[in-house]
Amino acid sequence: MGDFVRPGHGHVILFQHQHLHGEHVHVFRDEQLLKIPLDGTFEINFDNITSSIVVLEGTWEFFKENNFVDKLGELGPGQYPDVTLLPEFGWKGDPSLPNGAANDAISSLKVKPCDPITW
Ligand SMILES: [Ca+2]
Repeated sequence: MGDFVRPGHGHVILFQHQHLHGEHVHVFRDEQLLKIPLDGTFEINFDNITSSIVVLEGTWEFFKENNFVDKLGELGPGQYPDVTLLPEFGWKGDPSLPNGAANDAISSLKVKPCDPITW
């Protein structure tokens, strides 16, 4: 038998404001655009909204554009109260150069595959 690549699974919560405040959405699978239809007349619009993140399960890739274009960075499980201060998103620690590009920027995200199991 060869490697069996398990599909990724995870759980991330995106928050409207810093410090895990404001409106939020739970995401369990790849979302190519954070406008999520719920029925014929209503949708969740979380495109270009996210300011803080909690990753509960999995390692996730975050992108500035829809369809997984222009990657910001990757985050594993943890609490991230301010996306503008994340080294993973390119912030270099110089307060005069805040990574403002990461704020209200996330438009798509995907969960990375689990480590392969070799039988
Ligand atoms: Ca965007």
